[in-house]
Amino acid sequence: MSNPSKKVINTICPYCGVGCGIGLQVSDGTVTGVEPLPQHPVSQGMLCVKGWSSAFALDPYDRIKTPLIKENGHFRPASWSEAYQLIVDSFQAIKQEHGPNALGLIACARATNEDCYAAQKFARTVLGTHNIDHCARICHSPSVAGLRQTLGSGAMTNSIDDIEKADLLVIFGCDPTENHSVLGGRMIQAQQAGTKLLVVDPRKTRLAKLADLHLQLNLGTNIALINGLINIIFSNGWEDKTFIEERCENIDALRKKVAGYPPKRVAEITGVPVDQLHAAAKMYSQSERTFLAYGMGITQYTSGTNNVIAISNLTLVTGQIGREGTGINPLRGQNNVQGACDMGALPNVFPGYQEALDATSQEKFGTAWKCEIPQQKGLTSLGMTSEALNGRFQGMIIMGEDPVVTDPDQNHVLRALEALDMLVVVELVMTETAKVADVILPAAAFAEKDGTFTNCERRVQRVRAAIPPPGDAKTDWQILGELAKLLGYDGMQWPNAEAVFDELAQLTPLYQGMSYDKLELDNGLQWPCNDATPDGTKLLHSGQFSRGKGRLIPVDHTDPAEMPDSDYPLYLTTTRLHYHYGCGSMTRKSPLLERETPSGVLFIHPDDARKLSIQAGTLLRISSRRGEVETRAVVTDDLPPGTVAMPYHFKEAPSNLLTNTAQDPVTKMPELKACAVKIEVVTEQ
Ligand SMILES: Nc1nc2c(c(=O)[nH]1)N[C@H]1C(S)=C(S)[C@@H](COP(=O)(O)OP(=O)(O)OC[C@H]3O[C@@H](n4cnc5c(=O)[nH]c(N)nc54)[C@H](O)[C@@H]3O)O[C@H]1N2
Ligand SMILES: Nc1nc2c(c(=O)[nH]1)N[C@H]1C(S)=C(S)[C@@H](COP(=O)(O)OP(=O)(O)OC[C@H]3O[C@@H](n4cnc5c(=O)[nH]c(N)nc54)[C@H](O)[C@@H]3O)O[C@H]1N2
Ligand code: SF4
Ligand SMILES: [Mo]
Repeated sequence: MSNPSKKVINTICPYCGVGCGIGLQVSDGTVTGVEPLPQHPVSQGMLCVKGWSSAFALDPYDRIKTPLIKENGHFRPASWSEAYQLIVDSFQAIKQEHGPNALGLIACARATNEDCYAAQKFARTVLGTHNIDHCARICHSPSVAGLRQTLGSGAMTNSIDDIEKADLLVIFGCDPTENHSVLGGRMIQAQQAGTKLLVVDPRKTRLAKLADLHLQLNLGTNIALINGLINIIFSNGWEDKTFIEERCENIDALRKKVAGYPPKRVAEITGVPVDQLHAAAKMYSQSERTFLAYGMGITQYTSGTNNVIAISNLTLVTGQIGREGTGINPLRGQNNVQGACDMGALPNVFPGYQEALDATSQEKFGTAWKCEIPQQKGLTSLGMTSEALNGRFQGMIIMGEDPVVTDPDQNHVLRALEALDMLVVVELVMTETAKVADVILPAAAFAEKDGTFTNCERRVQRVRAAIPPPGDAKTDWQILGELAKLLGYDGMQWPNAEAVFDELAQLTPLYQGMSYDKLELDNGLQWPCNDATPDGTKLLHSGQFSRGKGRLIPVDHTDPAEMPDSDYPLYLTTTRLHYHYGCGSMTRKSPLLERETPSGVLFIHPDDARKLSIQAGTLLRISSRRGEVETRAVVTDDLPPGTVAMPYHFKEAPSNLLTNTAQDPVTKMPELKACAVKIEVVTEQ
């Protein structure tokens, strides 16, 4: 007999920015399994192993189920009203003594648009500050800043379906089979059907091994490489002259700059042989349609914004943008990081990238929200931590991020969080960051709430409550709304998620034509969706760029802030593993995913391993100028000699004890992809 309480609720995978459709199988109020959705436009019935395992992330055994207050170093359960009162008293005292800029909020790119909209509204109206940020800071903030200058918009220009429409796929500093796996799968299928594949990566990733051409450049040499490619393109007349004439500005300055990057010099900086540079320049410029995807190998450098600008220069001079199948595609990482940026959970912009310090935007939001808009520039996430250490920042809400594991220089982060008078963490489970909080508030997870996520192709999709939250847990926007009321602001009392969405859509021109009813049809809508484009937009910049003409901006190669030397002779880069996600708080609950990877590893080339007498499984101590970590070796020639790599998912062996906080001057992106380390073998008893 069929169980009447059994049902399948269609929603969106809570992990990466691909935004695959999942069906949650629900029985008696618990999620018992996951199924793929064959009709879903992105995932087309496929899921990666993380998507298949997403039910484990909901397992109530270690969920935080009540508010917790720290007393004498230990957490004790508390009622919502007691926890709220403590926060209210503390925040009011901080505001009175130090002003609103001593307070701030970190939003969550894993939570919904409704949650992120509420977070930035809370910061700007209730706290009275633009101190609002989230993990895009250490992810794609250089894409948002760089592409905004060159094109006018920092999002993927194409749709995922364009992978199959391209003649050439260029995978530049990203590892899609591991990190955007369903996209990676579609890329492999496209290659099997005849599409050419060019990979630019210091490591031999799975796609690099399959590629027609792999440029294995030295860490941190993207700009030299790209300037070299443009130099070769100009020398051979392979640029798209009509496109440059009609749609670009500033070509002369770029020509002058790349003249300083002749192939021989570029080969010396990048380690890529001249003939490969030549082949890549020809392949890229002469293909009919090139889908270029890039990721953290571009952004996570002190040159992050300039790296993005360089990529943009390359696409513009070859006219590889603005048509189906060709464009520039930053593969946004988190399930809703595109949305968190769209919602203005950033210090410098309101929802829809409307400037936070612009008088017209301030007037618009001040009127809509019935409040005074703060005038002072906001702090970034890393800005808040350094101001905490300087004694100028005292109170903070971290809504679903684990900076102790995921921000650079763990010791520095811990010192900063411990210096705060009041740290509130809104979380699903007890993370390393939650452990140092004064108050923890229990949050509902993706399957326990209604809302929307925006995936990497700008597709806004409905997320649906399948089960109730465990214990007293509540949705982030509800928690912030209740706190707002207690802090004297009435503008955040929404009856349901749909009401939050209706408000945000009205104030965000990119979302203005969307409603829950419209999102039901055809699996969501891609922004911009407004009166001019009521069915959404598959392709950006087709007739003209969002800013009008595409701007070419000459940029120069700069070395990473820290290079190997005699004290720290190896380069460390940090990467991701297919089976684990971010700080691991959700994937590590799955026995299947845990089985696949030991907790923490260091990848090292056989030549380096031999010199140091390291074998597979040898226990190592890795040290940088900031800290040291012990973990075990994996010997592999997927890396070049002289470079080692560690994933950052494991709190037992946190690679972020080692990483450098040196930052991109424009976006404050830290240099997570390169620092100097030394390695010693640990003698085991
Ligand atoms: N399984 C899994 N999937 C994830 C995540 C996860 O934690 N686990 N996280 C999600 C998130 S938040 C994000 S942002 C995305 C990130 O996805 P990706 O952008 O793919 O991220 P990474 O693996 O960190 O780095 C990508 C590549 O950059 C290369 N690289 C390093 N330095 C350079 C360089 O100087 N030049 C070039 N060209 N390449 C370089 C590295 O070798 C690596 O292969 O993944 C998302 N998906
Ligand atoms: N060394 C090194 N460090 C890195 C990177 C790297 O490549 N190398 N990559 C960086 C990048 S690209 C990113 S994006 C960051 C990611 O850094 P984080 O954002 O800190 O990582 P996540 O694991 O995604 O953490 C999200 C937390 O949110 C919680 N959560 C999930 N859903 C919800 C919700 O709905 N509400 C609330 N309140 N909480 C929720 C989860 O339990 C989890 O603990 O890491 C960065 N750190
Ligand atoms: S590719 Fe990303 S969205 Fe799709 S199932 Fe895997 S983790 Fe989830
Ligand atoms: Mo990310």
